[in-house]
Amino acid sequence: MKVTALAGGTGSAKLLRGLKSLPIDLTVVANVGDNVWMYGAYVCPDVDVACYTLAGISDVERGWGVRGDTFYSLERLARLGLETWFKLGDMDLAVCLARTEMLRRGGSLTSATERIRRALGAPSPVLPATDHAVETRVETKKGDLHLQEFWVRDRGRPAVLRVRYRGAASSSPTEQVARAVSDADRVVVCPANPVTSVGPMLAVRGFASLLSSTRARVVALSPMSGRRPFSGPAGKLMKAAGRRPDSVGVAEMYAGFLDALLISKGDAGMKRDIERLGVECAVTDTLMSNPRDEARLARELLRA
Ligand code: FO1
Repeated sequence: MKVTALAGGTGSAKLLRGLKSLPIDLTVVANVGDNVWMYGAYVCPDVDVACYTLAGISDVERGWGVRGDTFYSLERLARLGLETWFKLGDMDLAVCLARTEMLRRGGSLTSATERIRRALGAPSPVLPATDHAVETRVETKKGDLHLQEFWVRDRGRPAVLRVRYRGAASSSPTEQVARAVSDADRVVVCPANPVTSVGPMLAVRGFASLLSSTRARVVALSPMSGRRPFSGPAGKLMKAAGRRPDSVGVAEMYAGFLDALLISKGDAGMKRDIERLGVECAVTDTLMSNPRDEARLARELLRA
């Protein structure tokens, strides 16, 4: 079975680990909206968490970075007077510097990612959603912020007015992404923030129509339980986007392409509202507390 997973954010790592454990032909398409220049290196958090998870070296609980990484470079940078609120580990920094060098030599983000994931030993392809620069900007009462400034530096505190995907209108999915979505038997949308992790992919011109026209069944695991996300600022950002901050809001955002949504048992009362949107809905235990839960949910998504 050819499975293409759309991944982004800290919520995706656990489901990717579950998908990786199954005998399937897996391809990951990763969000690029939160990519950021930091300490002279181009950091691609969602591409990297996918590569690290598939390579078995990610800090799955934390949802980013490499397990057991050290922070000597960051300590040095702090002593040299730089702001070091973005905790990039040494191993992580090396990956980002390698990518920066590959890009500087004229490579695309897709080709750099392919080289890096192979070098790390990740067994499945990881495809950036686009090779164009798309940046998630959060307009707040404090000003127009990069997602990392909003979420990591300012701890998601500023009041949000609007979220924009800078560069999305003039971007396009790569050929590899178009093929991965069109040729899949199943597309799985990971339990990621619909506004900042999946939203930037859907904003890439032509990406949403790839999803609505693929012959694959498109299924998602809701990142929400009640009005709370499993991790991150999804609720606050969904409200800012004018959506209900719950699984119905998620279904509304994905209704144009989604065949089925898995929601948590506590949200069973939302099933009817979700089905009214033309999206099939299954209720299950959506908590991923251990690798067994991750594999079970991955299997349920392939059957949904
Ligand atoms: N998230 C944090 O909350 N604090 C950090 O210091 C931090 C560092 C970091 C370094 C590399 C990386 O790839 C991701 C990192 N993240 C950190 C996660 C990141 O900010 C977001 O959670 C993702 O961009 C959302 O997809």
